[in-house]
Amino acid sequence: MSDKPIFVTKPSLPPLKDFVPYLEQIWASRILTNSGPFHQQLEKALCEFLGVPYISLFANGTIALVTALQALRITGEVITTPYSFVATAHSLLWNGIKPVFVDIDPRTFNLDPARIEAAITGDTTAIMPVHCYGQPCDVEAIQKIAAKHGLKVVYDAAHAFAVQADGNSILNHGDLSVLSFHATKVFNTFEGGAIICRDAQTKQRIDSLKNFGFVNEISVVEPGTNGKMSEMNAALGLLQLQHVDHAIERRKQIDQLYRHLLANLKSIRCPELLGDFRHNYSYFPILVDRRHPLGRDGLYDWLRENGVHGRRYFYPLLSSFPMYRDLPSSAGINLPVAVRMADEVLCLPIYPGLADGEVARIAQLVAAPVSPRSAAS
Ligand code: T4K
Repeated sequence: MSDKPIFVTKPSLPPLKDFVPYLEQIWASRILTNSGPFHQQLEKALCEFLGVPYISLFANGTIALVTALQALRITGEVITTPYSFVATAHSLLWNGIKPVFVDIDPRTFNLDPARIEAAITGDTTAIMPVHCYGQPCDVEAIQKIAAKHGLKVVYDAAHAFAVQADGNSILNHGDLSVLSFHATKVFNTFEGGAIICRDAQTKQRIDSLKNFGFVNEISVVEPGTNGKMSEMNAALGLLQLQHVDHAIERRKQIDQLYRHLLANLKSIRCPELLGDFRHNYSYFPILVDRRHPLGRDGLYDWLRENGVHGRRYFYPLLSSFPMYRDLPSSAGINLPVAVRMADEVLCLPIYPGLADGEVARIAQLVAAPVSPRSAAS
């Protein structure tokens, strides 16, 4: 056994020597930030790569989420999922908005559209679904509900870089979609994020909001924030873009290898990637059911003891954190599927640099406490 720990992810980086010319340009120009040339080039390159009309780059996904809600002037209550990273719900609180948690679909880990309408009140202004693990939400059903009730839709698409349905980016659904380019994501700029929008006017408003509310050198029209991406991050993004298709291809191979190696374990389930989508294989969640001799937490500990650091994304549920748990929608009885999934999920390491032999070792460790025979008994 190698004594080098394996983490849930390891950021992809281009060869360092390829980044040096970009740094030399930055050093020569002394343009470090504030919508410089690399920032503009990356916006253009991402629009083309992703197949989206307008994009505004941000310093991280969280500030992009906060700004997206401001750009649409969302207030009151927003329907969202309890099964996500904490930034999803926090972006609502930062805007003085009340999150209303709705249960998820057990097949997709995403907001269950069949449960959304019952949660709509006179104060509801928007729906904020998450394409969890990059698996697309039921965008058609969500759009129908939003149109019927006059609600905005802001997708937290932090996991959904390059995901497509019928050759069309999943990011083109809803009023706005928000990406994260954090170190742990399929496409990273160290830290970074973006808002995808449909028209030039909205982009202009978002650009102003991320730049203190400036519309020109002397006019500030709104209390904006500083959400700008720096030139160094944008330059790295341009370089990363050259490698991301290859990275996704390697992730796909790892995904398939895990599925093959874990297929006979009856108390471990690998949720299917559903639909006719181009997936990005950003995470590899498994569900550990009650028949497992160690249980989910025992398996998590066993892997750690053997140097494999999986993560329980997304446990605990957002609805159980102190700032959310007293909301009426946080009651466990309202969220039975999310509660079950959060108790069973374990994300195994997946990243382009993970070797087949390491995948095999991880699968072997997962299988060790539960041979097919004991699992079936
Ligand atoms: N919405 C959703 C649905 C999200 O998942 C996220 C972020 C956001 C919004 C917000 O986007 P950002 O503001 O972050 O752009 C990580 C990430 O920090 C977070 O970005 C991500 N979701 C979340 C799912 O995972 P942690 O607390 O698990 O990160 P950490 O530091 O424990 O990293 C996990 C493993 O990755 C480490 O064990 C080792 C490896 N790692 C990590 C970093 C940061 C590296 O090898 N190098 C690194 O630089 O939250």
